[in-house]
This record gives sequence, C-alpha cells and structure tokens, in this order.
Amino acid sequence: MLNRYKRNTVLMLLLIVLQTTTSDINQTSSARHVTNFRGYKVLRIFPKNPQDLRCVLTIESHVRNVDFWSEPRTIGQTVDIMVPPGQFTQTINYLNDRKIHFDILIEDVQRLLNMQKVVEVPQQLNRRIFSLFSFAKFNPTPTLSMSWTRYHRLNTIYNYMTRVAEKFPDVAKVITIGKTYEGRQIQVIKMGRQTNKWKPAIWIDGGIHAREWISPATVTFMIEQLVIASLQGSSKYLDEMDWYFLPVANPDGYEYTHTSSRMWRKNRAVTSNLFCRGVDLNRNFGHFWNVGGSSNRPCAEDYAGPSAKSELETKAMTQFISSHNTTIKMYITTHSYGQLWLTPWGYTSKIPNDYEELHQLATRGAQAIKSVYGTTYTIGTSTNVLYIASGGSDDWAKGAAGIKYSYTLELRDRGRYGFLLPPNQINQTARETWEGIKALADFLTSVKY
Ligand code: 0X9
Ligand code: ZN
Repeated sequence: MLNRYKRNTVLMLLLIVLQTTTSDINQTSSARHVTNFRGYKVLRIFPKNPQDLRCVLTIESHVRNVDFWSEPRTIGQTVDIMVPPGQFTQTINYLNDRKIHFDILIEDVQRLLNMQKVVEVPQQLNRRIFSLFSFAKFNPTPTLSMSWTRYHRLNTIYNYMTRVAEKFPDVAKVITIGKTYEGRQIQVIKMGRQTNKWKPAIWIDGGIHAREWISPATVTFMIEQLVIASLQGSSKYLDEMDWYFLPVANPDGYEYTHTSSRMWRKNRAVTSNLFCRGVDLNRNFGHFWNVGGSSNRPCAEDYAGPSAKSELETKAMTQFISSHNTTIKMYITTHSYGQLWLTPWGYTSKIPNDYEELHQLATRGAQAIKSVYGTTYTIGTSTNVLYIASGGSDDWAKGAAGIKYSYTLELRDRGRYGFLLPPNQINQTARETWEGIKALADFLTSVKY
C-alpha cells in the first residue's frame, strides 16, 4: 500500500517536473501572473538580415521572461519585445554583441498601465451624476452609462448593450451566441431597422486578443453611433443594412487582463499543460488551421489549440456567422496595434483571386480614416504585410464561410504605446475607425444583390 503510495507520489513529482521543463523556456512573462510592470521596458528591434531574425527568434531561449508584442517573422519588419528590469542588461548585451539595432519604445510599462486604470463608477451613481449635470445635452444616451474616455469592464459593456436593446428595441437586439470556458456569456448586438425585405449585413468583432483594449472600445463606439443615427431619424445605415457587433469575443481573457495580468492575449481554457492556460483564438479558426505561424505548445502565445475550432468562443462565432452567411457580406475583426488594414490570406503568402477588389475597398476605408485626423494605414495581405499566421478568423470568414470582404484592422498606434494606448486616444481612434467602416457600409448598400 505504502509502496504504491510512494510510487504514485514519485510519478506525480516526475510529471510536475516534466511539465515544468517542457512548459517552456519560451513561457513568456505575459503568460505568467505578472501584476506589476515597474521598470519593464519595450524595445523595438530592427532585424536587417536572416541571421538577425534568427537571433531575435532565439532571444526567448536566451533571456527569460521576454514577451513578444509582435512576432519576428519577416526581414525589414520591426519586432517589439517587453523586457523585465532584471533581464534588461542581458537583452541589450545580447543585441549589441550581435550588432542588431534597437530603440527603446517604452521606458516604464507600469507608468503607462497606471494611466489606464479603470475606476468604474457604480451604474446608479453614474446615472445620477449624468442627470445631475444634465450631460444629456452632450451625450444623447446618458442613461446608458457608457463613455469613450476610459476602458471598461465586461459587465459595463454588457449592461450598455442590454440598455441599448431595451431603449431602442426597433433597431437593436442582444443575442447570446454562446458561453466561454469560464461560463461567461458571449454577446452580440444586432442593429438595423426591422423590415420584411432582405438586407445585407456586416459583422464586426473586437477583443479576440484580450490585451488589445482599444478594439472593444472602438466597437462599442460604433454601436453608439448607430444609436445616435436612430435618434436623428432615418439612416441608410439602419434602414438598408444590418450590423452584428461582438465587442468582446474573448470575455474570459478580457476580464483576466483587468483583474490579473494586463498583457494576457489568449482565452483562459485549461490546456494539456497543467501550468499553461489559454488558446490563441486567432490561431484556432478552421481554414488551413495550424499550417504555419502558430504553435502546438500550450505555453506559447500563439498556441493554435488541440484542433481547429476547439474553443467555445471560436465555436460560438463560427456557428453564428455560418448560419447567417447569406446576409453577412462583410467580416471585420478589430485588433491592435500597427495601423494596418489586412486582407486574407494569413496562412499563405499567396493572394486571393479577388485581391484587387479587396484592396480597392480597403483603400477607400483607409482614406476615410486618414481624412479625420491624418492617421495612416498600411494595406496588404496579412502574410505579406505582417507575417504568416494560420487559423485566423479573417481567413476562416473568407475561405470557409464564403464572405468575400473579410478584413483584419490593426488599430492605433504604431508602437509608441502599443497595447497600452492611453484612454485619451480612445475617442479619436474610434471616431476615425468609424469613418473607415462607414465607407465600407456605403459600398455594401450600393451593391446590387
Ligand atoms: O497575429 C495576429 O493574430 C494578428 N496580429 S495581433 O498583433 N493583433 O496579434 C494579425 C492577424 C492577421 N490575420 C491572419 N493572420 N489571418
Ligand atoms: Zn490581435
């Protein structure tokens, strides 16, 4: 009996050691539970030849706890990494020894994080403050308790969606499309005036990657713009088309970035490795899944999952979109950062047959964005502009769901703040993006179906 007990204990210990050692030298700091980023710096590296690129790739195994904010895949493409204070000297020595050029993008990550702190005023108090100062004049939907001057928690976003649907039932409806690993609802809001005639629709999601906070904030802004449009009478954006908004596609991950680890990217599913949670949802979609630019290692930031569409969040999205693919004519997924307007494919450097049309429409969108505050976007296929990364939602939307116009938008900025875009840029980012989206909507409503 004792022997069996001992043997089991030894086996357990062995398993733990094995899991720890295989759980990656490459396990990054964002995957761990880091709560204070004081002294963490972000470096921008400029690999100029294949050898530089190889060295940058192996930084992970030379320097512990480095977190890649962008991926080292293409020469000429910069790579941003976050380095903990204890590893800073080692990292710059490593780069200097190999004569690889770099700049310091962010001196102290914690300082930026402090600027992002979310202090949610309780809903009721919030409403009272709004009515007290009669903000109604400036904010047409004051009682809906949403703003674009700070980043919000999931429940605030969901409450906002619910209120929009309650107050404007003729143009808005909340649909729960599934549940997450941790049991949260995955909520879509459908917008558009109800009619008996067929209308084309556009799908817009945000927050597939948990730490890209500007993305859900921008999507909720679009909802608000349609609410405002409905208050102003008739609008072709509501009368001639429908919208499906999924502001937070990865609710568990999003909440985790608010409560525990700001730099978390994946969902929060338990994996085959006891020590590493999360699947990269943007590697989990099922069109040429896991054929390049994704990982089989559960500890990796770009872990593709055990199989295509293995994740509840991916399943919910693909089931819903597939069942509406006769109306959904455009698929837009918002990420950050980089100011890129990306078209499929992300799994191959080949370009789609209709690339010319996709590019033309993207140019319209990018021009509309630029016309607002001068923000410039780079347009191209994901693989060619960025890097190869298979299992993305955009590839699936086009390749599997048959939605011709499928885009990934990497919102502001180009790396000055990266994922930590200060709240005072939310409004401008959302405003300019909305102009870009409207340019697409104009096209959508002008096509004969
Ligand atoms: O790597 C990604 O998933 C996206 N970039 S991010 O920095 N937001 O993580 C780009 C995805 C582009 N689309 C495909 N590769 N399919
Ligand atoms: Zn992303």
